[in-house]
Formats: sequence, C-alpha cells, structure tokens
Amino acid sequence: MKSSRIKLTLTVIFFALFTSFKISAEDGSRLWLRADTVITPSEVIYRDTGDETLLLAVEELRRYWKGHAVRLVISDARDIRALTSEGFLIEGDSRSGVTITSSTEAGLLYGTHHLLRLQVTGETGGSITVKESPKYALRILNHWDNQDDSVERGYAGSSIWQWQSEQDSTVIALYRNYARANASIGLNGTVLNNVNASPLILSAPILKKVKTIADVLRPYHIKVYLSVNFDSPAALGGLPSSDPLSKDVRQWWKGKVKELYTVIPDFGGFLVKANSEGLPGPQDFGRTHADGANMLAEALAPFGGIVMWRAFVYNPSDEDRAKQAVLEFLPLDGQFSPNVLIQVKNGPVDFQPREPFSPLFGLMKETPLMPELQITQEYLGQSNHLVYLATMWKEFFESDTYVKGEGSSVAEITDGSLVPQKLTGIAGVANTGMDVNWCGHHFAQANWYAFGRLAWNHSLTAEEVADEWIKQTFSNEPDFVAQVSTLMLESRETAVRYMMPLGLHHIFAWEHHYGPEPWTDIPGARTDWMPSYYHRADAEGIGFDRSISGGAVEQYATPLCEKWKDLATCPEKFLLWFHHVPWDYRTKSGKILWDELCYHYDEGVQEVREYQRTWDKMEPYVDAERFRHVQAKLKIQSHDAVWWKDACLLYFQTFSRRIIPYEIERPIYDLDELIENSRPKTVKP
Ligand code: BDP
Repeated sequence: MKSSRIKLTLTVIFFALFTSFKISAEDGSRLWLRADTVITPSEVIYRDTGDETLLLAVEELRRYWKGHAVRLVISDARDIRALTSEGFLIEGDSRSGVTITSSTEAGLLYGTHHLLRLQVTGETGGSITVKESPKYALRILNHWDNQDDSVERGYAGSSIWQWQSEQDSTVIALYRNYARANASIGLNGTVLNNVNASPLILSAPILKKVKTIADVLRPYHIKVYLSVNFDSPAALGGLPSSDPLSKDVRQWWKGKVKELYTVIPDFGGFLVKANSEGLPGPQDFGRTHADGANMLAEALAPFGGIVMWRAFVYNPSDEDRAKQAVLEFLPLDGQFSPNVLIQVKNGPVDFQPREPFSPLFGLMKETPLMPELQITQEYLGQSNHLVYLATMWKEFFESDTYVKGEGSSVAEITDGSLVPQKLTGIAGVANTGMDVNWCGHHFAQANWYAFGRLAWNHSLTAEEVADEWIKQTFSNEPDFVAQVSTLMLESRETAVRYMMPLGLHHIFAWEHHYGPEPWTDIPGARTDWMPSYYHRADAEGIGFDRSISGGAVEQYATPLCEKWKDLATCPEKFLLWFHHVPWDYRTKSGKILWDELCYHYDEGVQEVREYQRTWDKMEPYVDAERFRHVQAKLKIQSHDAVWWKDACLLYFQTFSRRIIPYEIERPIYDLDELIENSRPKTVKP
C-alpha cells in the first residue's frame, strides 16, 4: 500500500517534471525570439573595443546566425553618415558573407537583429541589401507600474521591475530578457513608473533600484526615464510649495536632477502628468504647463535630459472633453524649452477602440509633439480579446491633418519629415507583466512587437508587421501565416463592431473599462466619466453633436472640418462621434441608423465566432499549450462580444423603441440583470 503510493507519487513527479519541461519550452516566455541556437557558430569579424553593445551583437550572431561569416563595421563613410546614428547598412549574401555597417555600436545591434529577423522569416536566401534609419529618435515604452508592483491598466500580472523584491540574479535575468526583446524591435527608452507618479520614485532607496535597472538596460541601448509627481518638492523635499517659479523649488529640482545623473549618467529625463485627473501641476500655483515643463527642462538641460509633458488634460467643465487639450495647450505653442516634447494621445478623448486623431497634431506648430499609443488594451478587451492594434495605429499615422495641404499625415508631422523638429519621439503604454507569456494573451505580444516596429518605421504595413511576427512567434507555414494574418488584420475592426460601432465611444463600465455599461449614471460623480455623456441617446437619436458652431469638429483644418461637420459627408466610422443622428437616418447601406447599429453589433459577434473556427483549424501548426490558451481566450472574447451586443442593443432599444431587425438568438442577458450586476460596489470620492 505504502510502496504503491510512493510509486504513484514518483510517477506524478516524473510526469509533472516531464510535462512542465515540455510546456515551458512553448509557454510564450520567449516572445518572438524563438530561434534555436546554432551548433557550430559562424565567424563574426569585428574590432574588439570591449564595447558592451557591440559584444551583445556578436553574441546574438554567434548564437543564432546560420549563414557565412558576418563582419561588423563601425564607419563614418559618407553613405553611413547619411543615416541617423542608430541606422545601419546590411550588405552581402548569407553564403559568402554579410557586412553590417553603422556609425555606432547601437546601429550594429539593430542591424544584427534585423539580419536575424530576415533569417527566421526566410528572407536570407539571396543577396541582401538593407539600409535603415529609425523614423523617430525616441522610441519609448511607458510602464504604468507602481512601487507596490501593481500595474495600472496592466492585465498580465505584477510589475516586471519587481520593486518589492531583491534585485537578485533571477530579477536581473528578467530585466535582460526584457531589454533584449526591446532591442530586437528597435526600442531605445523606457519610462519605469506610472504617470500617476508617487513622489517616492525620487527617493534614495528607489533610485538605487532604478540605477540597477539602468545598468542592465544600458548595453541594449535603452535609456531609463521616470514619471515624476509635480508636487515632489513639497511632498518629498518638505518645501512649503512646489510653485515652479519659486527659487527654492527650482533649486530643489536642480539638486534632484544632479543626484540622478550622478547615479545614472545617461538618464533620459522625465515624463509628467500634471493638472490631469486630480494630479498636482503648475496650475495649482496659477502657472502654466509651459512654466512647469520649462522649470524641469532647465534642470535637465545641462545633462542632455528631456521632458515629456503630457497633454492628456480635462476638467469637469462645460467644454466638451474632446476639445480641452487644444484649449489648454495651443495658446502655449512656442513657449516650451527646446528639450520639451508634448506627449499627446492618438485621439482627443482616451485610447478608445476608434477615435479621430487628436487635433493637436498639426495645430501645435512650434512644439515637438510625441504621439502616445496604448499597447495595453485598456479599452480593447484587456488581455482577453485578440485585437491586433497595428491597423489602428496605421490609421492614426496615415490620418491626413491637411495643415500643410493635402498629404500632411500625422506621421510626417511628428517624425520631422514635413516640418523639421528639434526632437522626435513616440511612446507606447506597455502591456507587460510577470505572466509567463509577458502580456497575458499570446496575441497581445504582437502589439508590443508592432509598436516597436512601427516606431522604427511607421511606413511598414500592418500586414508586413503581422507576417514577421507570426513567422517568428509561431510558424512559417504559408497556410497558417495567411489565415492568422487575415484574422489579426480584421480583429480591430471586429472589436469596434461588437463594442462601439459607427463612432460610439466610452460606453464602458466607468472604472474597469472592460465591459459595456451604457446606462451607468452615478449621482455626484463626474459627468465626463459617464457613458451617457458620450452616447447621448434619447428618443430622437444617438451620438455626440460636435458639429455645432464652436464644436470640437472646428479644431480640425479645412477641408476635414467641413467634411466631418456635414452629416452627409462625415465618414460613417465617425458618425456618432461628431453627430447626434436620428434613429431613422438613412445610412449608406440604405438601412436606417437603428438597423445599421444592430447589424454592426451582430457582425462583430459573428466575426469572433469565425475567428474561433479559424483558430480551431490551426491546431496542427501550433504547440498544444499555446493553441489551447488562445482557444480559451477566444471563447471568452466570443462570450464578451454577445455581452456587448446584448447590453448595448437592449439598452439603446429603450430609447429607439424599434425592433431588432433580424432574428436573434435568445439573448443571453436580460437588461435588468445586466444593470443590476454592473452596479459599482465602490464609488470613487
Ligand atoms: C486613462 C486611464 C488611467 C490613466 C489615464 C492617463 O484610465 O488609468 O491614468 O488614462 O493616461 O486611460 O493618465
């Protein structure tokens, strides 16, 4: 009896070990960097200066390059100088040898990763000539990580910085893997902490940890930045105020910055969220955003540091929230110091599944603007929904602002190609956490990947990026690549359909932003946090009329303003963003608005079910663990799509008083039940 129990235990242990070993091989922890190491390394020819970045490039090539010798060359020849310092040239042939040339070691590391990517995606067969320079100089991840290791809007576990733990060899190895992943896609900066920053981030014990992170990231050519709390001089330094024009306050910041650079000589600079959502800022002292930003800029300038000052501001007021950033920032154009960038979210409200571009792009002409994209899917199903964001970001990059005539895309305005800029940059709010696959959903890794690739080169297509990612992350099998790529490319539009079609926005549960709650109305809470503020459904129709005189549409240049202002010419994807539209309005399909809305929701649901069928067919191409994981997530997504459809249609029907124009399956939800279950348990003060 006893011995058989021991036997059983041993068998269990054996199987657990065996299977966990097998599983850990494809648990997603290797991200898109899954190439096997080569048995006989190829020759790597380089001049050993001991530079750590160069040695990382050499190590990558020795481990993974399967072709003939690679030569790494630092050169300042004219054609190399024509590239930016991070640019590179790859020339050669995998059979007779390849040369990577750059003016810097960082360029060689980027070139190395590019070459290895070409190898994995099967493009190193013939001769190779690649010449690349990044479009944006600063390509930065923003981590909304707190010192207690929680992550604001993070859906993949606790903070990868592990603030609460010893920075032992396991933690250092984690930092290293993170840095390598970022370097492989061209990212060169990281803001470690939440924009809702605690003043304690600048305290000595935390700066010690920051230094350790910076030391690990440095060889990967990744700079560390911090979000700072504007009230730090008072809250941390004990000064009576944090007024940016006070001499003592300015001195405090200068001292702090000096201390920072003593510990981290290549520190990048500060990211600041000020006078936004209750955070302190210069306006608390009757000063402007420019006064605040310039004070920090002055402290950072001697060390080459920068300030990324966020334009995400809105206050409870009579003004439409979508207009407020322009109202606050445009008058300050031209007043910011040369080392300040204004960091602007892609849309004027808040990372919705679809928004028009923020009108600050193009309007603010004298100040470098840095787009802020959100990789973490706060409003896009978090880590449960498969939503590939590159298509959304491409829509944003390619949006024509018309401010310099036709062809003034957001991308060309911000990357300095249309209007020369002193500084160029782009930020992405990270989706990483301690989950073994880093991002919660295997397909959410694609968004981290795509952010890096598009920050490097926004003219890549969403399809090219998806192809690269699929081949590296899963398989080169053409059938698999084709089907999964189609699914990814459609996925964002699908999410828009089952969540907020036709320009609807912000009808989420107001705190967690996961599910639908178009009915929420909490007495005493801010109206601009309530869905009804945005959808404005009533007996006549639905949508936010921003086409009125003085409305948000007027913040856009001619001819966009005129086009969007007119219901007849406004693209239907923005219909309810700019107009309050009667329920019986005839849409382009010939259906009335109510019916059109119903069909969009239903199509969204049907499309997710189609993704489930597609994925089921992919089983032969995918390892069992990742296959099942994605399958399970799609099931949740499919369930949520029906939840969205039922919630929105049942609720809006109470206004439209029309029938749903197709035969519906019995709704899985009842409106009263939906409302009852969604009542917030706690209310923010
Ligand atoms: C909103 C998030 C909130 C962030 C804020 C911001 O809900 O958690 O703090 O944006 O960007 O999207 O500052």
